[in-house]
Amino acid sequence: MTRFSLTPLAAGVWAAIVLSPAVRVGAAAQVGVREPAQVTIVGNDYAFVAVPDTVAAGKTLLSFENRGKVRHEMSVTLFKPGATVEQALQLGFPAAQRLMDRIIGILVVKPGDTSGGQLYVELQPGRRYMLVCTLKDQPDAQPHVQLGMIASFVVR
Ligand SMILES: [Cu+2]
Repeated sequence: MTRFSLTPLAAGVWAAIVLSPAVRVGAAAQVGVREPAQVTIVGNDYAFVAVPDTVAAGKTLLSFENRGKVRHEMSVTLFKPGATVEQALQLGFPAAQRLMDRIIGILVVKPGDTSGGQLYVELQPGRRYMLVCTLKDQPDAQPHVQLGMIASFVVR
């Protein structure tokens, strides 16, 4: 026996390792698993631009592209039913948090770059999601949301 030969048990383990990806692919195809949709939101100084009015429901990966000259964030939250951007602006931040059902996550992107990661969310039909940037260029400056960096979309 050389030191490289496999025992029957080790050979069985190798067979399982080699076979398991194919088995998983077959199972996924049978139940109709699909890739998440990809949605990229673009921001500049100081707005989210060309945000779609509606986005399809379901598993989605959100990215954020910063075309501005300063650092921006895209904070994504699920509004409570009926809540709007106008109401959030009237309340101001952080008081507007009372309008939020759930925080989805946040992407922070340096100028001229696209987020290195994505937010995974299962978008719920009939619900509205808010996008906001609360960063400031200086400690005593207005937060970007006050300069117009807030938007929302509805899921259909
Ligand atoms: Cu910003």
